[in-house]
Amino acid sequence: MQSRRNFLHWSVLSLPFLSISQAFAKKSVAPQKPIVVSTWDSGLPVNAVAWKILREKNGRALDAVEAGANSIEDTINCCVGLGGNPDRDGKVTLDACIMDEHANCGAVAYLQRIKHPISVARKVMELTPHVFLVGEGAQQFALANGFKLEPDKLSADAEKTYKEWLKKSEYKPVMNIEQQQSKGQKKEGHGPFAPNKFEDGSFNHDTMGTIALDASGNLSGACTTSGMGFKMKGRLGDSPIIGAGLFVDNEIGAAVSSGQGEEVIRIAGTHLVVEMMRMGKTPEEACKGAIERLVKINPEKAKNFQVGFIAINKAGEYGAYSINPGFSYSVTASDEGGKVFMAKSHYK
Ligand code: SD4
Repeated sequence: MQSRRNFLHWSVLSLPFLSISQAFAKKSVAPQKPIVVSTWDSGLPVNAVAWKILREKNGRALDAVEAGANSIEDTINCCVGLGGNPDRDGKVTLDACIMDEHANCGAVAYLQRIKHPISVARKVMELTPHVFLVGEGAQQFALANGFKLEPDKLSADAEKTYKEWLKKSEYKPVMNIEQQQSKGQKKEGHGPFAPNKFEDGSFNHDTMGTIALDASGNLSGACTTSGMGFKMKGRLGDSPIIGAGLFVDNEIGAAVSSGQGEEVIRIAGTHLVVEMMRMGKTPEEACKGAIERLVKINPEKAKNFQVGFIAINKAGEYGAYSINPGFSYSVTASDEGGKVFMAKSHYK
């Protein structure tokens, strides 16, 4: 299990010592294999876990993305795993999905008290004739397959934030949670929805999407989240929905999203990105195409929410695009470690 300290070591501790322009690397899209790409700068330690499997073990992309997702599900943070923010009723409900090179896919949603939703999603994919299990049924399935029922308890951080939230009980998603934190340690960055920093000084982060191409040329992806903080009971976002939060087509490429899930669902976002790559666009052009489709629906509204897509194609080229500035992503394609890039955005 990865400790919070290690996690930080890989992610944002180094950022305060760099200027913003130094902190975000210059992008090269030359094809690389294996390669793993994750949402946000908090994807860097996730990629490092995935890289061990891709490179050192010459492993399968599916195993790599699952292990990466597990590593972040083990940490305490606002937006992934059992330490995440609860819904309005104070319950943490987890959403996740996974997809492999054979178009096999599995998903869970509204899953409570189970530590590794991504692994339950994989078991749904591998052991059942179904794709999606939700709520109590997903929990029962997890327990029947050896997952442990964890205590019905918020993490100390989530409890504090929830109490704070209850004072106003306002639901207003915050744009670019992740980037506001890493950018500059601005105390106000997280608004009322989650602490910017934890008591030990570490930073919070966001939904984790990871896509990988392994040495054999196969693609897989995973997406795991506790969803929007203080959501309505029963609300699902895009993250567990195949074709919205995640899509993989082993002939073409893979894409994953982060941000306001309702908006991504509206355009079947990651499916659209992959289809645009099929039509010949590069990963960045495809992400841009999907973002433009979203903006076109209501350009004024789009100024006030964030959606970011990341994509890789079969050749190992990668790219990203977001609606508003501030969406970062992490790319690892060598033993020297990963790099964090800032996605181009529709609005500047
Ligand atoms: C959701 N897409 O539940 C998720 C939230 C997210 O960065 O990605 N936040 O809508």
